[in-house]
This record gives sequence, C-alpha cells and structure tokens, in this order.
Amino acid sequence: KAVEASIPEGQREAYGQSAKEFTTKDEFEAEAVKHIETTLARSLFNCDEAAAYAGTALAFRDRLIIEWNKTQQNQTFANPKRVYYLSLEFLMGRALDNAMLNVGLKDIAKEGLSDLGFRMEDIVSQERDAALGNGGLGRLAACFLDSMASLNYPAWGYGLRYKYGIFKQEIIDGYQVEIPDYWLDFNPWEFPRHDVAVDIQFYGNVRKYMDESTGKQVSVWENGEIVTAVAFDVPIPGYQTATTNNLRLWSSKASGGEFDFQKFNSGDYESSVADQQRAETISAVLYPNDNLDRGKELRLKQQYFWCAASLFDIVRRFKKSKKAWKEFPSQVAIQLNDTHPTLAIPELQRILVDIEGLEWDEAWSIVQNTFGYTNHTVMPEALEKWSVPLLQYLLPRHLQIIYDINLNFLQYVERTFPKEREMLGRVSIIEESQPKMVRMAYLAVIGSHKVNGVAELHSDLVRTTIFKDFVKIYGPDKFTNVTNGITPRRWLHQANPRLSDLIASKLGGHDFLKDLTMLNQVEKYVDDKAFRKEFQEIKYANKVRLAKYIKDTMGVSVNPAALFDIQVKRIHEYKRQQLNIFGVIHRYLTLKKMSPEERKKVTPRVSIFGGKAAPGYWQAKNIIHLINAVGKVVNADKEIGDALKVIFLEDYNVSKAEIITPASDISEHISTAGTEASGTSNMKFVLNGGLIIGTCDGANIEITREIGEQNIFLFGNLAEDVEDLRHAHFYSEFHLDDDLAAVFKAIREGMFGDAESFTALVNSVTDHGDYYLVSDDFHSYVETHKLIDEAYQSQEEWVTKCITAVSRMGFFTSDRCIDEYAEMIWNVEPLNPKVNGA
Ligand code: T68
Repeated sequence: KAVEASIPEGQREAYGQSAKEFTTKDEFEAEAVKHIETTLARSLFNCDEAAAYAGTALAFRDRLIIEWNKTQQNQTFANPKRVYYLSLEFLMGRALDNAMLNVGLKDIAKEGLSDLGFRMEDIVSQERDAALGNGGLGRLAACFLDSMASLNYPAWGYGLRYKYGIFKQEIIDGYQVEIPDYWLDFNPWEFPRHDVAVDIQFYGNVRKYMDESTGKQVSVWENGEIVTAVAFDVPIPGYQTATTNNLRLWSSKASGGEFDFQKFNSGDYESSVADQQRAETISAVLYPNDNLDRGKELRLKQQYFWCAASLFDIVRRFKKSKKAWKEFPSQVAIQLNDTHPTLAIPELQRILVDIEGLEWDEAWSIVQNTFGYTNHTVMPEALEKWSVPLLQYLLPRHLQIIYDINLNFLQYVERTFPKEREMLGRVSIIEESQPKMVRMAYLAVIGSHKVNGVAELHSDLVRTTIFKDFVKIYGPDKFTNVTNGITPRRWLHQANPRLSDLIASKLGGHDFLKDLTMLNQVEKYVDDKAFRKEFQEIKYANKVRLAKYIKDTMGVSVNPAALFDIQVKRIHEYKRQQLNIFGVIHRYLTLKKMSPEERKKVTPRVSIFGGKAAPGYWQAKNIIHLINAVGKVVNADKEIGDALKVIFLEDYNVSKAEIITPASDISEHISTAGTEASGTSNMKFVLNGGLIIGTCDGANIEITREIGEQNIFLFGNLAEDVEDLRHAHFYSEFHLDDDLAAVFKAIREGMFGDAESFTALVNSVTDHGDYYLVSDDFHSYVETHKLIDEAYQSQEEWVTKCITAVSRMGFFTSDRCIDEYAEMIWNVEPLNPKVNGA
C-alpha cells in the first residue's frame, strides 16, 4: 500500500480499478473485438488476419501496459539500484507470441481467435520482426531484456529507434539484393513519449573562463547545432511475473518543431525541410555491418545522440532522489554492450564536471564505478576507432575530456611502471597514426570497473592479447568472463512447444523454463522407450514443418528423413560458410563417382544455409552466390536425387530462426579457432535436440564440457596454433589437400556456372595466404562429416546423444548470465514486484 500513499488523495480510489485485465476467453474476445471495431475502425464483417492480429496485439498491449505502469511505480517508490543496458542493437523479433506466453494467456487467446475463425499461427505470423540488430550482439541484448524482467531486476534498456532495421534480403539469380526494412507502419508495441524529449548538441566550440566566485576554470560548450531526442517506450514482460520492464528507444527530430518557419515563410522551403531531414537522418537506419568498423560520421552521431539522451534521462531520474553525487554508483549500473556506447563515459564526466561542478577526480571515480564494459570481439578490424579530427569537429568538449582522461591515465602508468616507457605508447587512448585515432576499447576499459568477455576462451584472449597491458596495470580482477546464454522462453518454449511440453510432462510442469538447470532430470529418461519415441517424433515434425517452408518459399522438395545440416548466421569469412560449401561440393563430387547402388547406402543430406552479408562485404556476397550456384546444379541433378540437396534460405531473421532451429540434426559452428567470441545459435540448436559440428572456439568449448565429448563433433586446429599456421602459409610450402584441390578444379572448370565470379573466393585460399585456415581444416572437416553420416545411420545412438545433450544444457540460459552480471558487475538485487502493494 506504500505506492498508494504516494498517489494524490482524490485519485487513490480510482487506482487499481481502471485496469480491467481479461482472464477468460470471452473477456479476451471482447477486448480484441473492441479494438478491431474502435481502435482500427473496422467492422467484424471485413476482419482479415491483419486486423485480427492488430486486435489481439492491442488487447495484450493493454495488459502489458497495466503491469508496466505498476512496475515503474513500484521501482520509483522503492528506488533500488537500477541497471541500464546500453546497446545500439536490440534484435527483438516478434512480440505478440512472447507477450502471450509470458503473460500466460496464449491458450485463452487461441480459443478466442478460433471462435472468430482464425488460427493462432496465422495471426502470430502477421507481425513484422523488430529487426533492430545485425546478429548475435543484438539478439543477446534481447535475451538479456527477457531475463532481467523474468528475474525481477529493475532494469532498463536504452537504444535507438531506427526507422529502418536490418535490410530484407532477396536472392535474385543467386545474388543478394537488399530491400529497405520500413517496419513502423503498424507497431502497437511502442509508446511515443512526446513529453520525454532531450536536446542534444553537436559541433560548436569550447569556451574556457575563470569563475571569479569559485576560482575554478570552467568549460562551456557553445554554438552547437541542436537535435531533439524523443523517447519511445517498449514494454518488456517477464515470464510468469508481474515485472514489466522498459526498453527506451530514442528517435531524432529537428529541435523546435517540424521545420524552420522563418525560412519557410521567407520562401526558403528547401532549406527549411533540409534541416528537418538532417535531424531525422540520425535515427533513420541501422548500420548493417557486423564485426567491422567503418568509421562513418553519421554512425558517430548516432552513438553520441543515443548516449547523451540516455545519460540525461538516467541523471534526471537519479537527481529526483535528491541523493548526494557520491551515491550515484550505488544507484546506477550502466553496462556497455561493446564499445558502441563508450562516449557515455566522457559524457558522464562532462555532466559531472562542467554542468554539476564536481571536481575532476571525484567525478572520475563516480564514472569508473558506474560503468561495466562487455567486449564481443578480438578481431582487429572490428575494434572501434574514431579519428581525432572528426571528434574535434563533432564533439570538441568530449575530445578534450578524452585527452584529459588519457593524460591522467598515462601519468599513473608512468609512476607505476617507471621502467617501461614503451608501454605508454601501447596503452595510450590516442593512436599516434595519421590522422590520430581514439581507441574506443581502451577508453571503455579505463572508464569501467569491470570488463568481461562472452565465453571462456574469448575472455582468455581478451586478457592475453588486446588488453594484456591493462591486465598488468589494473590487475587481473578487473577482467572477467560471463559466458553468453539464451532465453529458454523464446528459444525452447515458443519455438518448440512440443519439446517444451514433453519435458514438462516429465518434470511436473514448466518450472524448468525459470530454472533451466532442472533439465538435468531429463537424463533419467534417456532409455525410456516412450520418451525417446516422442522425442524423435517431435524432431521429425519440426523437420516436416521446415521442409514445407522450403517447398512453399523455394519450390524445392526435401526429404524430411534426410539428415538436416544447417548453418544460419551472418555471412562472414571468419565464420567460414565457404568451408561448408566447399565440403558440400566435395560431397557432390564423391556422390557423382558412386554407382547407384553405392549411392543408395549413403546418409541422405539437406545442407541448409541462411544469413545476410553486409552490403559492402564483397567476398561474403561471393560466398552467397556460390552456395546458390551449387544448389542450382545439385538440386536439378536427377542422378543425385535425395542424396543431397542444397538450400539457401532467403532473409534469415529471428522469426525464421524459430522455425529453423528446432529442425536441425546437425548445425555448423565452424569459425577459425579464436575468432568467434562466443556464438549463441550453437546453444539454441543443442537445446532443441540437434547436435553440432564445431571448432574449438567460443562457447563450443563450454558446450563440450557440459554435454560431453561423445555428444559433439569437434574438428580443426586450435586457437593457439592459428598464428603459426598463418605464418607457414607464406614461408613454408603451401600444401593444398587433394580433395580441396578437386573442389577448386570443379569450380574453375565451370561446374557451377560462371567460373570467373568465384575466382576471388578460391584465390583467397590458394593465393592470398588463406587467412581463415580453410585449407588447414578442410581434411578434418570432411572426415568429421563422415563420422556424422555413420553416427546418423544408428538412430538409436543418435537419439541418445541428442537427449543427453539437451538434458545438460541448463548452464546456457541467459538467466544465469544475468545473475552473474548482477552479482559480479552490477551489484544489484531483484525487486519483488508485489513488495509495495502494487
Ligand atoms: C557477436 N558480435 C559475436 N557483432 O560475433 C558472437 N559488431 O560471437 C557473440 O556470440 C555475440 O556477439 C554475442 O556476444 C556481433 O554480433 C555485431 O553484430 C556488430 C555490430 C556492429 C559493429 C560490430
């Protein structure tokens, strides 16, 4: 009742009564129909699937918003330490199914929709994906939001409201074509907060003067250009809890309204509109690169715009509590999802020193104790750097602050390690290149109290390679590991309801979705005939569903009894889809040499690929082209028939992953050792009863430790040997495996059409140093696939492996990650949603 005490007296009675929450089928129908008739202004006589989706979504949205309001009031009143997760990407996928499951009313809605003449699957699939991310990093942020809400952590996400998410991919004549993803024409899940608007400054100059009254030097950043950030809030429901957290996305608009009326009235229409468009450009589009830094000015503007708006909001909320500034880190934990939000560090320092008047050192200690930084890559081309002249131009005050941070830091290093002067150049935030560059990862390390990698091997590499000197400077405790995880709500219960229900039938309910370690009780049933049979039937049904999808979208028939071999993820040389397709070609050549009798004995395969290439990543596009060219030849080869099919699924995204993931027998996680920080789809596939072929990289290593070596197919060279092997490509005789040479010969001779367009791909292995070690790993890759074929022949052993693996996957829930972050990095506790009587 404490919350009620904070409500003005006259309104108290109304509080809690305004909220009519449907709980029965009839009440749901009434709500949905009301929305169709009034909100959408449509009659039930022309209610199509789109309208039924809208009615259902709006009915559930109302429910969420009631819970959301209560959660926020409860958090405001209790005022606990909060977590702010800053991510430039949130790859949420669809919201309705998730909302129905988390609220626990999907069955009621299903019956209600059926009364109205609709099937749940058709309605759910009306929704567009919220695709505000590239891949693993953005999806991790989405899983973390689900876990933070489900575990009742008082947590907010902060991101950008891109008008265009990741592009839609079409394959035309075997080539990728990009289509803009305008996703906002009907989005019931966001609430514009026109009253929450923050003015953000760019450009301008810094004026310094001496304040007579305090005797302190003051810096004023002035004459800039202003753009307004408007908040759009997205409710994030927890699973089976009243907690509904908030994701706040910022949208840019011209400050002072639509456009400049003075210019407009004086006839200067073009420039009045141009200003408005320039402002709106900031949040217009998601940059489609993953694991590559391109240093574009608009990207830097996006980063500052979002960091500054978010910090203003966080600081405003803190100031309402009237606590002393030194309390800030006990009230606020900010997690930086990669270096993209690193400008938040100098921005908070600027707020504290320039605006709030704190001493530099006091401010800096607040800053360091507030931030934590998660690193997602050690690959040099992905580490962010911004040019000093660009920063000088766009954010002159921040550049000064960065220089001051650097000066203090280097002085400290010099004092502490007086004999190691060469270290100063290595650890400086400023790279002495032409032009000079700001190394954002170093700034993130220096401005945070904890730095974590996302899987054990990756965190070791973080400590021993890119941040080696910093481990020496700060000691090893600053650097830690939080192995990634996935939310079992979306990636098991929602994507694979039958498997979730089978497990629930043995575990006495769905509690395992909140405590995934309970899965270990499934191992008891590994020899249970009925359980095994049902498990196999579910996998088969999921493969039938995917086969139907392939038939419907591509017109290719695949045999659901074949071994489904799936690699879906962003297309990248380091992820080595080229190794996979070279392996497929080798398989094809082998099949062609066999007699029809021999061919009948082999395990039939469907090789399935999916994923987007960054529009400017030419070699990745060549890989897509080769996969499609191979598919065209193989799928039309009557002699081969069901023995091999090659599929490239167009426009891979979160909602497609929900169909694809439960349908794999084998999935491929075959990056060059030491390059894939963690990987998270590896976890999704195993949790859904598929096995994996993988290198000793990222989380594959911990998956192996958990599920047992006999239940995974590992191959390839180890991370520790990669450097020497690369060196050997240049300085020893280059040996090309005979089988791989035959593959290249077939490509060069035009077996898959237009040989010339694949030259660069082949040459990257044969002539350009084979940086990703395709030739070194090819033999063991092919041999391991033979083991897979054999293992699959014995279905009894296969299903034993699958069930055992599933039962040992409890570690990989994102709930475990969030508890680890909360304890080791954030020092926050869950907040009981009922505690204040809300
Ligand atoms: C991924 N990173 C890692 N980056 O590659 C993957 N990068 O191993 C890991 O599992 C996942 O993060 C979660 O930790 C990315 O997805 C990007 O998408 C990206 C985007 C912009 C700039 C750089």
